[in-house]
Amino acid sequence: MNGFYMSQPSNRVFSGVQPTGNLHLGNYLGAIRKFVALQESHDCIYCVVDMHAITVWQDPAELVRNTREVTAAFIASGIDPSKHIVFNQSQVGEHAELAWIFNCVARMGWLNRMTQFKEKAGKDRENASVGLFSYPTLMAADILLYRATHVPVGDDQKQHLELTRDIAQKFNNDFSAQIAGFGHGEQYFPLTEPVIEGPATRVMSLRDGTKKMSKSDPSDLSRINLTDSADDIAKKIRKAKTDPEPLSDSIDALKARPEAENLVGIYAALEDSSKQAVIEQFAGKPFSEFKPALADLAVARLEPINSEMRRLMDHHDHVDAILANGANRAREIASQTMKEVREIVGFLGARAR
Ligand code: AQP
Repeated sequence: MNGFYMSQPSNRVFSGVQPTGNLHLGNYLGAIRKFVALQESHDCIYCVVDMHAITVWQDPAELVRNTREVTAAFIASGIDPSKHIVFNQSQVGEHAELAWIFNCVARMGWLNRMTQFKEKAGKDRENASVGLFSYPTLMAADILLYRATHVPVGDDQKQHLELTRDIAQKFNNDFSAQIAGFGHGEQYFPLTEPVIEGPATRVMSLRDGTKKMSKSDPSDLSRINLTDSADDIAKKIRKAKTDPEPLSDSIDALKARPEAENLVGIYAALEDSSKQAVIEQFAGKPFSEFKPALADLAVARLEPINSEMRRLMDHHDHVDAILANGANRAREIASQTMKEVREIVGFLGARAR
């Protein structure tokens, strides 16, 4: 088997965003903006995860549109598809193939503990798709297919990344004899590190500081969409729920005021500073002063992204070509991993394919 094994990359980033519409400030600050920053130091693979999207019903025509829109948001935010890989998941069939193998590695008990499934399935568990339940094994496959070492995500994905590590560990243990045959130590899949840092790892709803800003919130006032106009952004910030007190002078004092803490976190992330720096600037000031400053900052940061997204959406052949090219490059890595995985697992004919 020697010579067949693909060496483990030391700094490969993978992450994805679902094309489920209403891309919002939480997606931008919690994920996309970090994708952009990591391009300087890592080889990055950014994926529009359309196979994840269909774990809940998606109108097919909308899915196509939303896939282009997420791609446009990536590019408009500063991801460079000529240096890094940008593609949509369904163009690389190996994601589904590895997910099946991981379905056989992961345990029911592990998936039963996933809070995202419990939240999304709610009381109507019997009617949730099987895909929604096994979502985290597909996510593990997305990451480990490229043997990614780092995954930038929002705080809500932490548990899924722990599961990815558990799956990698169990695969490495279950097949240790075969993996050792490659002559490269015991670890085939890396234990991927989450990258969850900064002041906006969990951006909260503008209407309720205890709820995550979310694509599916029925109130459009709860979130700032990346497609919102400057006027809409200003209006939503003006209407954001707050309390009557002026801004606190310490981070500890903010903790009991979720709405205030959220707006301070958003300001800090948009300004690329810290909550502490924002507090020093605005301590004792009323929201009637803070909110217009936040609105100006948000518009200044988001307006250029918004207009470039619109331009790209008018040129969707260009967007589709970026995805096709990215998929070809992703497939080269993915097919190599799957060749090895098939052989490790004991699937006859693995080498011939
Ligand atoms: N509120 C948030 N704050 C910080 N990061 C967030 N992310 C999502 N919401 C926030 C991060 O964005 C990345 C892509 O998310 P996704 O498309 O996989 O899922 P989602 O936005 O959570 O959307 P859903 O699941 O379609 O719908 P909702 O929001 O209605 O539940 C991820 O890195 C995520 O952490």
